[in-house]
Amino acid sequence: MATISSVVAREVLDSRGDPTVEVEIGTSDGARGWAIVPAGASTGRAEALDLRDGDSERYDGRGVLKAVGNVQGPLRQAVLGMDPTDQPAIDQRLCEVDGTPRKTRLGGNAILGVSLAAAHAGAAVSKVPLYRHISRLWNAGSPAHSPTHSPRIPLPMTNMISGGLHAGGNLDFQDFLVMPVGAPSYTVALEWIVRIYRRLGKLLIDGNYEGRLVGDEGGYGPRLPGSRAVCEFVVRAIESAGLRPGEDVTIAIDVASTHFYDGSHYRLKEVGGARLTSPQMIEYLERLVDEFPITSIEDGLAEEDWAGWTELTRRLGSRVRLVGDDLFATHEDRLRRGVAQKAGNSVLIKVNQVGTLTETMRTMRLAQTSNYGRVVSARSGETEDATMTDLAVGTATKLIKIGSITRSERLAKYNRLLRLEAELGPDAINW
Ligand code: 2PG
Ligand code: MG
Repeated sequence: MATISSVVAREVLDSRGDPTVEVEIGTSDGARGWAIVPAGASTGRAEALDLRDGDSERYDGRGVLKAVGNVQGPLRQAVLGMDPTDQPAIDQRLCEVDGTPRKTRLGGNAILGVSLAAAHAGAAVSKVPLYRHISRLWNAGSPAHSPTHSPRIPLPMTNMISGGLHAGGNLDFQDFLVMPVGAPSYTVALEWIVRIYRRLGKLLIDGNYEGRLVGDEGGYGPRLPGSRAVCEFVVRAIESAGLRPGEDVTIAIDVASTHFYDGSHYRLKEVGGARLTSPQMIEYLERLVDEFPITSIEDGLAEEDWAGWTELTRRLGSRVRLVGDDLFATHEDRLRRGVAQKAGNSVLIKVNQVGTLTETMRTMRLAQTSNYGRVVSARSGETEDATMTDLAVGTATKLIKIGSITRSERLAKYNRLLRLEAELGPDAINW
């Protein structure tokens, strides 16, 4: 059996020029695994700690040398000699060494770097692509008698217009995305997405909006008056691409509402700074859904507005995918509470919200057995690391959210999906 023989970490930069953790793991038989940790801007309170150095000079305190030190010290010691293919045992050991619920002692970013690099090393030792290794882990963790899942290609939901914390607060809502639900293949879906993006850019320029300025994920960041105007532009872009809104392509929104919730009300600049109660916010979203071909709403309500979420789900859950991002923070216990309270019907999956691959897959498993949808998601701070693509494919997840299509940290994932579709064949699409 090959064992983990080396663990090396370093500080590298992400797509915002912020430091992040890279980890490389070597094994006794000469195999290697390598991963870089992503980072969010609109983070939920329940997320694992993204450990930063905090001194003011170096990278304005955003350095990750403490996290790197934790990898090279206690975390390295913990996993040396372990079997790189035994991901559950590795992740359990990592959690034990930290010993805190939110990974505040050693840092979620330090722990995740080791967890993901170990997964890559496990795949290399087994001489299979990462998605196959993850697929084995996924099927090995299935409840008895449940059917095994083959790797599948997810449908991308792609950012067209950015707002909120990703684009300097130009709009209240954070992401306006398209879902090419009628595309016959991923390759065609990607071409549709690019076509819509280009048409949208032209429409924005023609309307004297800033069609060349983009937010953190490469979506346009125009100063439009509000979500209704954005949806109108997106519908027009779909049409001018020769596609049918609602049939070929639908709209998804990430409201990211935690960031304009003040503990009791939702403050919306687009309605003159009005403070909406939770029922009023639900009505506001319902009207948007009535008017536009919106099929998915993420974080329509804030992370602690559990009662509101139950009501939102009662009102809209049969018509729209209601995705919990900040609400669940990829934590199994928070999703369990959501299932019990009928809050939402889908969960966003971000590995760094919880901090290990095994815990991520446990949350995905709970979603599967509770009939909740799953969306594997990138963060707004990303890198050339494309591990999330293999996670989505290996667990046969139907949806993937990567950001827009003009920046290389996103294209590392979009392009990997092109290669995986070629490898898995046309029947592998999962929509
Ligand atoms: C989100 C993500 C990605 P961030 O809110 O879903 O769009 O943003 O990584 O900043 O949390
Ligand atoms: Mg979100």
